Amino acid sequence: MAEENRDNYSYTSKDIQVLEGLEAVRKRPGMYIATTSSKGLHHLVWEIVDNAIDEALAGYCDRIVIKILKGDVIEVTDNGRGMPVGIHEKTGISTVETIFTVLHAGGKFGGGAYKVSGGLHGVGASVVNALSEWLEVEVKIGGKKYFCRFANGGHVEQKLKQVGECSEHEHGTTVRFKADPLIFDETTVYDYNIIHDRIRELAFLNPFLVIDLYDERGDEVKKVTFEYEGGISEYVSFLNKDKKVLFEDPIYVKGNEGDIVCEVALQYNDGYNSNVYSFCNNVNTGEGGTHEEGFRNSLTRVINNYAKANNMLKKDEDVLTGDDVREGITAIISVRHPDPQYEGQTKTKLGNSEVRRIMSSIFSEQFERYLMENPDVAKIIVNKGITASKARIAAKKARETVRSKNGLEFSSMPDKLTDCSGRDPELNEIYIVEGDSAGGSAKEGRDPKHQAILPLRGKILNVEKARLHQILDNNEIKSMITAFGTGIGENFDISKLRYHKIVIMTDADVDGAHIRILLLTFFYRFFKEIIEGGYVYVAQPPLYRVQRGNSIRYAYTDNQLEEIKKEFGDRVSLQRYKGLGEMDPSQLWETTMNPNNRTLLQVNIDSAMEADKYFSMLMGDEVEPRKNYIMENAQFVRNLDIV
Ligand code: TTJ
Repeated sequence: MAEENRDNYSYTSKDIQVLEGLEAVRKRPGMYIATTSSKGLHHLVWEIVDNAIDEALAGYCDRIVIKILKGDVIEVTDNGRGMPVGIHEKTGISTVETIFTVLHAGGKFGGGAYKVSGGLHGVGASVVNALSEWLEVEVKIGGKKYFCRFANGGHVEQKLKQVGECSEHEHGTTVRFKADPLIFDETTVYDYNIIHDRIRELAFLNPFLVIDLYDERGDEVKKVTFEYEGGISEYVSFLNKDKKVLFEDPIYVKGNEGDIVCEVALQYNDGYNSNVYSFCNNVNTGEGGTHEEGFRNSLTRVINNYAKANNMLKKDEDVLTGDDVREGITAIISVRHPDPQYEGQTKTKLGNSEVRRIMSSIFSEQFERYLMENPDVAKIIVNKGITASKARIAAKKARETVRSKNGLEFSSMPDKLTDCSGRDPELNEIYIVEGDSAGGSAKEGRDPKHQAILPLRGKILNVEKARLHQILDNNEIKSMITAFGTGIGENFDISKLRYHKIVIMTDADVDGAHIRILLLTFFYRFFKEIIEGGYVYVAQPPLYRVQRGNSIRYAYTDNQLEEIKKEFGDRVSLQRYKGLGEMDPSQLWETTMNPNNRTLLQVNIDSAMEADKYFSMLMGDEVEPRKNYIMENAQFVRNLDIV
């Protein structure tokens, strides 16, 4: 290292350069963490945790402790080698400080081959520092304890110094930080469930790791320890825990070609959906990619070959499609890659083309052997596929009937629909209303030119638990398909959508939440484009009516109620709405349907997808977990956009 790099003068100029880098992050945080919403806030946690996981992947750490402290401070500790405390050659300051103050310095210091970087995160510890009100680092290494602290977006407040001693055997890194509310102006409050679920996922994906999670913000400290020696097989069992599985132990496959490691675990349940989740270097590849393609292709090929060889597919032309062999499957795919390339709209699609071939050959070989060694399970899997193919053929027939009916009597709308008179779909709205009585009020209260009403009787069919031809036979569902006008499946045509606002209006109780979830499942599975296009909304009926004298106010949340009570004083008459049916038509119009007063929540694909992820649990055979979940998440639309 050149001598001048160590004198104070040149150090200061380096320091200024460094801060200019972090200043850029603060000026345009969106360039580094995409959003400063709650999602971006949680990215900070993932970034720091990923660094600890990298140390574990490198083989030097087997325990990580994550704490959400009072005041929404995050603390992450690992028992790795400890970040290097020596002076860094290029910057002339300690490596710890360098990692936290030089943009993109992080990658160069890590030892592991499979850095998480490249996808959504991996933006670097310096970005977290730049976006923090303050950040502290403690390192235990070589019998010594070191400490440094940054404040106000990454300025060094305390340079790295030794603060004590520890046993020679103790080693590791702790990072503690408070996100800057000036940057995260929406919220700096962490969502325990989001952190809990992601950390659990990381523990499943990294079976050699023990991860403790604490939430110390409330009066009662929450603590969980995640330790899954079974890895992704245990993950599959966990995902299937409320289902009837078709065989006991998940099938597990692992292999590598050089540095590229492929792992798959799978099991079938008696349901009709396919739940395949894939990861690369612990990053959820939600848009799939070459690892998923390799897996899917060889799953279909191996099952067909096995079925043919064992005379289970009789005629030559009988073939099981990919959808057939994935009916009821739950699978986790996990690959490690030293240089992953991510593509797609959200950069969550694995692009490396060699992975397709590697995954395919590893999976084919081991899965084929498994089927030969386990003929009972093989038979179950093939038969599941054959049943699915029969249902597929029946469904095609059913769909053709719906289609031809649609074609013949295109103008014949469902009996239960009270249509609007306006001719411009862009201005038209359809309210899907829970129950006939609320439907009646909505009909009388509506704007008849632009608002159509379709009441649904009771609970709609759970599309998660029914086959396609049953679904298409269901009256409520047929009414919706006909009213929307777009058709479904390969006939779907968004330009034929008859209403540009589809508004779900249900009671503000558990049943209402359940119906809303059922409807969103249906839309998600059959009308994804309608959700993606932003056409689906959730109405927000009030919870209370507060009256004092002639003044009437409506409260949509308990907080609002408290505020109104403060304003009105004690002598109020209070009505709690148990359902939409308790409102007369004019009240329903004023509070929930009048475009000038109402609040609509727009359903986005993220929330629909999140909902879909929970559907299996919600719609599973077990009633208790479902009830509990709905009770806890009765809102469940809390992340939707208010319009
Ligand atoms: C780098 O190579 C020499 C030995 O230490 C390697 C290293 O970087 N280890 C390391 C970093 N362990 N833990 C971290 C780390 C942990 C947390 C919680 C946060 C950050 C940014 C890094």
